[in-house]
Order: sequence, then C-alpha cells, then structure tokens
Amino acid sequence: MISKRLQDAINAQINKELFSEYLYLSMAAYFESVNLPGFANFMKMQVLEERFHAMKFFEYLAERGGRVYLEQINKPEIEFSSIIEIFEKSYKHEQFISKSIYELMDIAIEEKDHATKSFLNWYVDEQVEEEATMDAILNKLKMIDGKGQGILMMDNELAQRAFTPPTNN
Ligand code: OFO
Repeated sequence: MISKRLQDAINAQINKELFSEYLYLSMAAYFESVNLPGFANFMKMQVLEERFHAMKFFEYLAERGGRVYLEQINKPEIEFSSIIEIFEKSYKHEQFISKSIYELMDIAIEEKDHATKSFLNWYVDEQVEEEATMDAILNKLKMIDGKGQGILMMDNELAQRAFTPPTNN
C-alpha cells in the first residue's frame, strides 16, 4: 500500500501530465491554424506521449492500492507569436516536468518506498529524452532563424513523427 503523501504527490503529477497533454494540443491547434501540418503532427504525437505518461501513473497508483483523484486542468496558452517561442516554452516546460519528477523521487526516497523509486526511474530516463527532443528542434529552428524555406523542410520532417507506446513497461 502506498503512503498518503506519495498518493497525493502522484495525483499532482497526473494533473501535470494531463496539463502537458492539453498544452501540446493547444500548440497543435496553433500549428494547424498557420498551415504547418508537420509541426501540428509533431505536437499531436506529443499529446499521445503525455497521455501515456499520465496513464502510466494512473495504473501504478491503482496497482499499489492508492486512489486516483482527478483535479481541474488549467487552461493552456492558446496564442503564440513565433515557432521559436513555442519550442522555447516546450523545452522550458519539459525542464519543469523533470524537476517535478525529481521531487517525486525525493519523496519516494524519504518514504523508503523502493517500488516507487524503481517505477520512477522510467520517468527519470524518459525526461532526458523529452528535454533532448525539444532542445534539438529549438536549436534547428534557431539555425534557420525560425523562418524561410527551412521551416517547410522541418515541417516535412516532423510530419513523419509517430507514437508507439513502449511495450516493455
Ligand atoms: Fe513531456 O513529459 Fe510528461 O509531462
């Protein structure tokens, strides 16, 4: 049975993952509105990733005899001034999520909950990838100054992104 303190912290993290989903869906909607379907696809795939992150916590909490309590999801930003701004915000958001996962890990360590520590290791590794993905796109965008022909090439590239849920977790 999981402690009340960890249950509350995981419920708060589920809310953050669902907010991440909502934030990236809002960014996808923006990209659709400016005719960049590849960028929109990238964000839609990110939405699926975030739902997966949320559901993985959901299932874990249930498995440990905890209770999932859903809270209100904050409204995401809906207007953006540039593509670079969107990826700066995405990168910053992922850094915020990494910090939040580390805080969860700190609680699991304090509670001496080894099962949760082991479970959270997946998220620690995942966040390395999440930050790297956003940072790599941000750097490419800066190279082309966020405009011109390069944007169309990136749009074609990002149209290829697909989401395959991990099978061994
Ligand atoms: Fe983007 O990693 Fe979950 O929130």
